[in-house]
Amino acid sequence: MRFIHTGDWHIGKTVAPQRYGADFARKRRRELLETAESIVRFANENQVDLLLCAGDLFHSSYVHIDELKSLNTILSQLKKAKFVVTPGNHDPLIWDSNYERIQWCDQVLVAPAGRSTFSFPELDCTIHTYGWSEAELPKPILEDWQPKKQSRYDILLLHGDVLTSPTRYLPLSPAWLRSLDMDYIALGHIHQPVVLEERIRYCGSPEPLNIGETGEHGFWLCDLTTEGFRAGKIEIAQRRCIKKQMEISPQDAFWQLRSAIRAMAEQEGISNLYDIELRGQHGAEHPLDVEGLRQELLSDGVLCQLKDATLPDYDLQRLCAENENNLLGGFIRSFGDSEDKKRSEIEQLALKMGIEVLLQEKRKQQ
Ligand SMILES: [Mn+2]
Repeated sequence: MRFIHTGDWHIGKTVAPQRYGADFARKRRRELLETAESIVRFANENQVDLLLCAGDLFHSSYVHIDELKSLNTILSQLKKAKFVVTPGNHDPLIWDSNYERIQWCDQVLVAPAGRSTFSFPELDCTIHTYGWSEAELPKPILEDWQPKKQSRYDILLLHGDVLTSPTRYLPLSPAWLRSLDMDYIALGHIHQPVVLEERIRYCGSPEPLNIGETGEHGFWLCDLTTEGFRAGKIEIAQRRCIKKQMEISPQDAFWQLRSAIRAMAEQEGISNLYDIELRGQHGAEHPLDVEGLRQELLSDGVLCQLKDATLPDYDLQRLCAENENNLLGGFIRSFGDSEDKKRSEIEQLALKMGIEVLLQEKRKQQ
C-alpha cells in the first residue's frame, strides 16, 4: 500500500500584515490552500491509497468558513485516497471546532477524541490514532498504550512532541515509540521533517509557517509492501525561508546595500522569504536606516527581515586611549585586543550596546 504522511497544514495561518504588507498576508493564507491542492493532485497522480494528516490541519478555531469550504472542495477531489486526520494542539476537538462547523466530504475521516482505530480491509491496513480534545497535554498520557496490531499494515498517526523536554504538547518518549508493534509511526507537531528511525518520522509542515522554518518543506511518500518499507521526501512548498548574513562596511551606502540584497534574492529565488543579518561596521556618525531599507526592498518585491548586528566604526584604540581611566576604557579593554572578526556575535553585540550606553551616559554628564 502507498500513503502520504503529512501534517501541520495550519490552514488559516497568515503572517502579520506589518511584516510584508496586507496583500501578502492575504496571499500567503491562500497559498496554504493552494499547497493542499498540490498535495491532493500529487496523491491522485501517484496512486496513493491514504493521505494521513498528523494533526494541526487548522491553525486555530478562527478559520474563515469559506476556507473550510474551500478545503472541503479540495479534499473532495481525492479520487482514490481517503484523508485521515487526527486533531492536534492547534485544532483540538472542542465545542464548535472546525471539524464540526461544516459537513465534510466522504473522503475525510476525522479521528474522534482519545484513542481510536480506522480499518481499511481492502488495504489490509489499520490506522491507530489519538485525537486531542484540549490545547495542552503536559503529561505523557499514552505511555501505557500498546495499540494492538490488527492487520498486515498497522500505522500509528499521532500529534505530539518527542524532541522537546519538558513540553506541554504531549511528551512522547523514543523508548515507548520504539516498543510499539507498528509498521509505521506518522508523527506531527514539529514543522521540519525528522527521521527518528526508518519507520518513525515527523513529516514537517508542507509550507514554512514562520521565518525560522528554513530548509525543505513537503511530505513523505511511503510504500509498505511485502518487501518492506520505503519513504521518499517530496518537496512541495511554494516558498522557502532562507537565513543569510551580509557583511557590510562603513563605505557601503544605502543604495549599494539595497542592490546587493536584491541581487542575492534574485539569484536565490525572489519568492523566498529572507531573514538577513547585517554584520560588520556602519559609519558611527550615520546609523543605518534598517527599517527604511527593508521597506525599499519590499517595494522591489524582496520579502525580507533585517537584523542589524553591525557595529559603528568606532576607532576602538582612540576611544580606549581617550577613556583610559574611566568605565568606557575599561569596558572596551575587557573585550581584549582581538579584532572584530574574531569576536563572537554575542561579544560584538555586547560591545556595541555597551559602548552606545556608556557614550550616552558620558554625553549626559558633559
Ligand atoms: Mn503545528
